[in-house]
Amino acid sequence: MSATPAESLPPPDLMPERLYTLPELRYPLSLNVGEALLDANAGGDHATRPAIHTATGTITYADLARRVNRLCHGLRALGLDRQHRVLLRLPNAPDFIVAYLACQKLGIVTVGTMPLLRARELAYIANDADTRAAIVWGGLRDELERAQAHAPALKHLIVAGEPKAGDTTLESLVTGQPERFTAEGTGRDEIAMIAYTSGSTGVPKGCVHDHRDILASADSYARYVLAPSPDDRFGGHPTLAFTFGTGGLLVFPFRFGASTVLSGPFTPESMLETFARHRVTVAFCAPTSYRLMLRVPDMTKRYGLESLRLGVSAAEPLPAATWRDWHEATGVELLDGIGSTEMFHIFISSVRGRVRPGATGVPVPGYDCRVVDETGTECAPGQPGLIAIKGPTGCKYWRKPDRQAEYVRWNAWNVTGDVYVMDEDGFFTYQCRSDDMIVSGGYKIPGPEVEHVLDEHPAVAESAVIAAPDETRGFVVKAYVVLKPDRHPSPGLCGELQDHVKRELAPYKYPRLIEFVSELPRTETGKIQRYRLRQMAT
Ligand code: 3UK
Repeated sequence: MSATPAESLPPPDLMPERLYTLPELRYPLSLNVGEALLDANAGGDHATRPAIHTATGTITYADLARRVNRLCHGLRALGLDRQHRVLLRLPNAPDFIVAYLACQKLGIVTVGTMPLLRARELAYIANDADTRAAIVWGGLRDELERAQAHAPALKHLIVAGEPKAGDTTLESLVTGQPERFTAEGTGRDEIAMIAYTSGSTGVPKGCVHDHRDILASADSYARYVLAPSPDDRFGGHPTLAFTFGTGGLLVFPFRFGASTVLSGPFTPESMLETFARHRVTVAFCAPTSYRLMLRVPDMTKRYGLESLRLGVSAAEPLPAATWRDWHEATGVELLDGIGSTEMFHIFISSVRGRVRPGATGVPVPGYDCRVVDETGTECAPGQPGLIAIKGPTGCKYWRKPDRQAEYVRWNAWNVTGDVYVMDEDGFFTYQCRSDDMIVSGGYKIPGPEVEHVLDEHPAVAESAVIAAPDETRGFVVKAYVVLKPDRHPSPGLCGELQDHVKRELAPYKYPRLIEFVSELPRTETGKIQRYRLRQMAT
């Protein structure tokens, strides 16, 4: 794997035209996101201000900078260099942020992975991104070690937290290193990170973001919609590996000299406890999580939420009822926002003081959003169509030119696959997905990927997977399964199929509902009619 300069830029035909309409979005040619987020805060008076809060304490910008800089030296000593790809498999702990910022300062491309991913998914990513090293949390190593058997290029594991004898540890890379490190003079269009998203067909796609994209999202969405100040404390549950979390819990707070509150796996009580204890001011959660918190008895009596000034809601639509219930209980406005891994973060959002419950909102300053038909012609207000976006961030798939042409159409319009309606006042309201992607509790689950794994089970002849409506999660995964002639439906077999999916794929992808059927509805040409199954499920 060589780090040729050519490799650091996507081919010119894959670089969509971007809009840099706001003055804030004019960046110098040489730009390093690690330097912009860290070094900018770690000098002068600001250095002693908090950067990260966890259950065990607070880390100042000065402390953070020292650890990041030491790790820069340690990673370089290992031979890792500009444009090499490094996989991150870490929970929402300070070492995720340390690893991310150290890589960015070195010009190394970070490939964040969700902690719930299984060996099969990790091996695909490691091979596709050609990652030569991984920084992994001790407690998350097993699936990655299983993945290594199928990902020969992934040779080096750097273990953070709970190491075993013989490991190369993050601690050993940091120890004894100098506490200063000058960031590489990366180009603003040089690749900074690759974020993987499960495509609707089940083949994960790497979304490239350069140093400029990441800052542009902070300088458009975060600056205008959240209006952050250094006193803000950002908290929430999305993993830092998901760009919703990378933005909300790392890039946005650090861009504005504020702090981030990191917490463990989501439960409604633990999230509320974190909000109260750390006096979180801006929350980042999925609608399902706000609903689960609202169900905690005496929520506002038990947990002091007075510090909260805003709640961002994304990853799935926010129903008007959830908005009203939260507002009534806390007095705090939830700001719905639609974003995607391809766009890095949110491009249509509600606006403080002007929320229309049930609508996503209006285009974020810097973005142009339109509702169009299949030919790219704009639809009249009130008519549903595909949402198409142009802005300072955009889709650049890693080595997938065919998929690129599906997402970026008609001269640089990004098409997410969501159906929207725009009304006369310019408010955008989400309708549905236009493909086989299932959105459940904010998780994206490609129906075909689950079908593929179900079909591998010896009892299964064929299967079709759809989204079935659900009060808590919006939708849940439902599988219609045709068994092999000698196999018979039973609750035991249902559990066995569910366990099989949980073993092979991230557990949230398993079908919560399974219905055994004798055949699947098909068109005359033999295609499964998923819409008929969807009708059956409602
Ligand atoms: C759906 C929404 C309705 C929509 C994301 C904020 O979700 C994020 O990224 P993903 O790549 O999925 C993208 C798809 O998710 N979606 C997201 N938000 C909303 N649908 N209302 C919403 N508010 O189908 C979209 O195409 O997982 C969200 C920031 C960063 C992100 N990566």
